[in-house]
Amino acid sequence: MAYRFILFEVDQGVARITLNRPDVLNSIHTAMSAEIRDALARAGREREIRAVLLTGAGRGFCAGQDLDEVRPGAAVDDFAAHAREVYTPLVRGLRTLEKPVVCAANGVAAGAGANLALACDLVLAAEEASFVQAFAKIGLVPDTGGSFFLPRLVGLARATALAMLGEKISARQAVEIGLIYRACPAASLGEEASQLAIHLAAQPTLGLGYTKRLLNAALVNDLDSQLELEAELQGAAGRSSDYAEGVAAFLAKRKPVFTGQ
Ligand code: T3D
Repeated sequence: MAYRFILFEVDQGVARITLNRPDVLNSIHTAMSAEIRDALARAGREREIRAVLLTGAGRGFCAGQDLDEVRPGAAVDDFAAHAREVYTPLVRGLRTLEKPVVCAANGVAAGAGANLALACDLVLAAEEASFVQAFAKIGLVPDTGGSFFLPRLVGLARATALAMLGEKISARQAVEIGLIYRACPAASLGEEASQLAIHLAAQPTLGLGYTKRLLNAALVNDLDSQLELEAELQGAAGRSSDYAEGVAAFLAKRKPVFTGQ
């Protein structure tokens, strides 16, 4: 698929996906969502890609749904169908991709844009960035997995306040309440996020993928089921080439060279 609304490049094992509609703060419409989905599927398929970096062009990360596309009287009038087509596959794509996904939130992340960030594995944000559950302000409900991830990340009390008040919080506040991983100066965000993604791309990809599967399951599993899944995936990880390389390198007191297999 040729991309018009995102940029896609692969370098040093990292697929960089840049939301690229800066004039409207990278708000998402149906065609852009299809492109992001395609890019995530490609990242899953291609063996040379071992990590993903998601960011936005211009001063915003993503302002959520393009409100022009869903304004009253516009072609999109069934929000349930629209959510299933546009947002559900993005969250599934991010969470089922068994490779690490770093989000570099370069600016405001609103509505579905905020929750798109939260569906990534490690969220870095520029200190100038902010997060806002904008849905309440326009009579909608948190989607794009927000109602699932928010209470699990920050607890029910804070999730309720964020979702019902729709207040913008800074990147620093987001770190303090456990919503995201780190905040850093805007000038160094690109470099820090790239270095993190490049580092992850050189790690044991299968093991990290299984780790992601475990963490996904831990959000819903009971302890016994989780212990069983840990055992099963440890079995699989123990058969990987990267495990053999990791142990050999440790014993030989040298740096491991992981292939992701
Ligand atoms: O069908 C379904 O499934 C519905 C699903 C909905 C999921 C959702 O995401 S609902 C939530 C949608 N998003 C919002 O409600 C956020 C709307 N935007 C804002 O509140 C503000 O723009 C921000 C807080 C994000 C940033 O404010 P600020 O002051 O930094 O920027 P701005 O001036 O408001 O925006 C800059 C431009 O982007 C402006 O265009 P202009 O005036 O320069 O021509 C603005 O209209 C445009 N823009 C911002 N957000 C959107 C947008 N255009 C379309 N859709 C947007 N979401």
